[in-house]
Amino acid sequence: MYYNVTDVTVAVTSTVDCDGDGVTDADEIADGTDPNDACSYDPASVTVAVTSNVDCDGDGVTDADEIANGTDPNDACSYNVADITYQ
Ligand SMILES: [Ca+2]
Ligand SMILES: [Ca+2]
Ligand SMILES: [Ca+2]
Repeated sequence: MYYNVTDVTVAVTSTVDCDGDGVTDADEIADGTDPNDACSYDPASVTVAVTSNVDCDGDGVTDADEIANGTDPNDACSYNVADITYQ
């Protein structure tokens, strides 16, 4: 059997989340977001615990808290005032 190695593709099946944004690397690649950037992800694809402490939109609420509360981590106008941890 002969085949061209340049045609071989593999699916990313690991469930690691290298940047801690709560989206597995496999899902980030499928979504076209950056698996090494905790601010690049689709909130709808969050399936594991958010372990990063980033506040990507700068509204003072960490992305982890925004995901937990259902506010938009990419919209600085969407947050719960009571959850502000940064000044
Ligand atoms: Ca990411
Ligand atoms: Ca935020
Ligand atoms: Ca927000």
